[in-house]
This record gives sequence, C-alpha cells and structure tokens, in this order.
Amino acid sequence: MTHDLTAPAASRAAEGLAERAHRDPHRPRYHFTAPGGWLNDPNGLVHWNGTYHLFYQYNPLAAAHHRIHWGHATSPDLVNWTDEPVALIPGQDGPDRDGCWSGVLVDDGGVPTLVYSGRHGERELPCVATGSTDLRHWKKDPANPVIAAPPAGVDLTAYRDHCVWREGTLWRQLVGSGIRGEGGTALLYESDDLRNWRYVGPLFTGDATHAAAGDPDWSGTMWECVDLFRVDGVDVLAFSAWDEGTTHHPLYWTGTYHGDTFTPTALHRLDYGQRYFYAPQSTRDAQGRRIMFGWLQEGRGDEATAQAGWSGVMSLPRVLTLGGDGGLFQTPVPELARLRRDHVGIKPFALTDGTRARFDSVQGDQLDLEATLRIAPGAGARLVVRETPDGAERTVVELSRDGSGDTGTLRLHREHSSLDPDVDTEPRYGPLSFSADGGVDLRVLVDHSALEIFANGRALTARVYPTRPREAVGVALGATGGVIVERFDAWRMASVFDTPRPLWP
Ligand code: DQQ
Repeated sequence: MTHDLTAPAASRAAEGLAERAHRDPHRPRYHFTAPGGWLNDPNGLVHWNGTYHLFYQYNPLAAAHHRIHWGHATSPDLVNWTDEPVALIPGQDGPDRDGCWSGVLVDDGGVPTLVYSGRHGERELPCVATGSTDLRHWKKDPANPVIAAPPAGVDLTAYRDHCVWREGTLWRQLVGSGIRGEGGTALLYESDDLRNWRYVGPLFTGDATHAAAGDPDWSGTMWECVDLFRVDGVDVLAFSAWDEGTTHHPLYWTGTYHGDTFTPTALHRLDYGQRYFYAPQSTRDAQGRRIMFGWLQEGRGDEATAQAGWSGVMSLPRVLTLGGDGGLFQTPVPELARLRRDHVGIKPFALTDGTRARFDSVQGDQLDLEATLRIAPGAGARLVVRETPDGAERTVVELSRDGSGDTGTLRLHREHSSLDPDVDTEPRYGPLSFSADGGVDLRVLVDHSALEIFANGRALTARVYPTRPREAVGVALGATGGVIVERFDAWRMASVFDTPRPLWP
C-alpha cells in the first residue's frame, strides 16, 4: 500500500507531534505507545513465523480519535518493539473512508488476512485485506464490505469488531453488537472463503436489565471487541461492555461453546480498572499461551492530551490461565523480566498497626515491584507509589482482608495522585481472594502515567499524572492491623522507547 496520497500532508499536519510526545514526562517508556498521535484498541494480534505482530487503532495526525488507521509493530519477545509501516489507511472513498476500525488477523492457507470494520458515515461493516508474507503490505479486497448490511429484522444498537476462527472446513466469525431492549450480543456468521458470509444468529445475548449503568459488572447495551477463546479447557467469551456515554469496561463470560451457542457459567470482571483496560484482544502464541493486550485510555483532560501530542497506551502483554476459582488468572508475560535492573531485595519484616516503611533504596517512575504479604483478618496493607517527598501527591494500592474468611478488596486510591483538578481521581476496586493464611502475591508495574497491578491473578490497571512527575518517585508500605512482608523485591525497569519515533515508519 502506498502512502503518497496522505503521507506528506499528514506529516505537515502532525509536525512536532512525535517530539512533543517524547518530551512528555507522563509518557511510558516500556509500555508500547504509538510514535505520536492517537492509539486505541489492539488489533490483528498474531505470532507469525516466530514474530509477534501488534496492530493497533492509530491516528498519526493528532491525539484524537479520528479517521483511524492500523498502526503496526513487531517484536521477537513481547518486550522490544519495532515500528512497521502503517498497515491500513482509510480509503479516499468506499467502505472504510472514515476509518479502519477494529479487527483480527487470520491465516488463510498461508495468506495473512485481516477482517476489520470499515467505517463510512455512521456505519461500520466487515472488510477484508490480504497481506504479503512479512505482513508489511496490505491490499484491500475490491469486494469490500464483505457483509453488505447488518442482519435484517433485528433492532441492533451497533454492529462492529470481529473475532474470526477456523472450525473444520469452515470459517466462523463473531461481530459485536447489541439487541435493543435486551442486551449486548455476539452475532455468529459462517463462510467458506472469508468473503461470503452466512448469518447464523446471535451466539449469546446478555441481559442489560440484570444491573444498571454505573455498576462495574453491567454488561451494557452493546458488546465491543468480542473475543472467543479457550483457556485450560474452559471457553471464554470476552467483550467490552459499552453503552453510549455511560459504560466502557471489559468483562468475560466463562462457559461452554458448542454448535451455534455459548452456554454461560459465570460473568466476571476482566480488569478492575474498567475503562483503563479496554477493548482487549488475545491470541495464542507458538508456546500455546493465551496472550492478551488491552488499551489504557487517558485520564487527564482533553486539552492536556492534545498538548502532549499523544494519547493511549497498550497494556503489557498478559498470560491468561484458569484460576482456582474458575475465573481467569492474569500475569504479565515472564519475558518482561529482561528489563529489570538494579535489584533491591528487602528482608522479611512485620508491619504493625499504623506503621509505614518508606523504601529509600527503591525509587522511581519505571519500576517493577513484587511482594508476598500475609495479612491478618481485618488488616490491610497499603503500597504507596509515585509519592512526592512532601506526600502531597501519592498513589496507594490497598489490599484489605475481611474480618473473617479469605475474602477482601483490592483498591486503588487516586484521590491524591495528582493536584491537577482535571485529572480523573476516581478510586477503582474489586474483590480479592486471599490464601487460607491471608497470603497475597502482589505485582505492581509503574511506568510513568501507566500503572498495572496484579494481586493473586486479579488485575487493576489505571493512569496517574502527578503534577511534579520528577519528584513523585517515592515508594512506601504501610499497614492497618498486622501484615507480614514475606518478600519484597524491586527493580528499575529499562526503557524500550527512548528516542522520538517517526509517525509514518
Ligand atoms: N474502538 C474501535 C471500534 C471498537 C472501539 C474504533 C472500542 O472498532 O468498537 O476505533 O474501543
């Protein structure tokens, strides 16, 4: 695909964007970000001939969601990334004139093939593009859109995003949607050739009345980015619950996919950070691991984002396995340990009620912290990160155990994360299970404004923007009630991105 129609004008419009983005102290250095401009959903994830490919929703012209392209990056190890040529550019006219929205990559007998939502006006319809074997050059199918209209006779709230897989001699596809008055849904199609699709019907439809907007487990009026996969023998239907103006959060059903239906067992929250881990997509790599990425939205004001010249962070890749409680157990890929530097190990110690230990040997805005804690019934541990020396700005990860049993709460306090009144400071929290002796394995990855927390396999992702970012490097641990710190290890994380990158590689 050539860029000549758009690239020169585009580069002029976007002049300085990559440099501005690079100068921003809130920009992560080991999470993947677009070179500049706007990034949202991960797309087309694949481990192809030994290389990981990450495509993503990209606007190289501005830090705003407009006329979305497909950016592309490759990695040998899920840690280090190389920018590749932009894979899809919206057409001058035609079905993707207003954007190449989310989709997937499949292997069609050796031909890499993208299935994505082409946007034209207010409509999104399925389109196909085929690629060169190195996945660098893409040709849109002249027959696009390959499905001319959403199914007739059903009142749909929206229709976009794709999950495509091979089953026997056929291709199957899910398109994210919602049935008005009922709930979000995944519409099932079948095809011999990825071009001609037969509508089968809704695979499974949620119940939008089981909870309401504002509830973190409300399944919304539409399901974006549906993703059906199997983990350790259990079928998972992941989706981003959406409702115009009210709801953006990732959920998943565990259950059984059989024939043309999905029979649910339970609905789960995928990430307690809600919209800060949105539109996730997963793939199975050559080692058989289920790897997932999600999009970390911004949490600062639009003006600050526009000034910064960039928007949107890709999560660290996570491995999904099945947890003992029947839900997904999430952990960052072990390859990330390659970035660890300057290890500090703190000897086991006990914290008593009201005490707080500040770790002078552990400081920074690019950190990987790991702790094993034992928390007494009714007690809680508070890990403080990004704290200024005067304590005016700080972000607190709290693990609290209920007075009886092995249950409790994982909570992120951001009310003092930033003195900037335009920054989102809403707390985020969700249930946490402890081992019988109150044990919890905690991992906290700090990367400037990006924060990913994993506690006993549960994830909470968010963004923080201290106004004194260079001073907000303190780390401390405090307790209410008795907490034993069995292990505390910390590393500074090396940068993966340390120079400005071309917007049109
Ligand atoms: N973002 C894409 C859509 C998807 C949404 C458009 C989720 O395809 O539904 O950029 O963030």
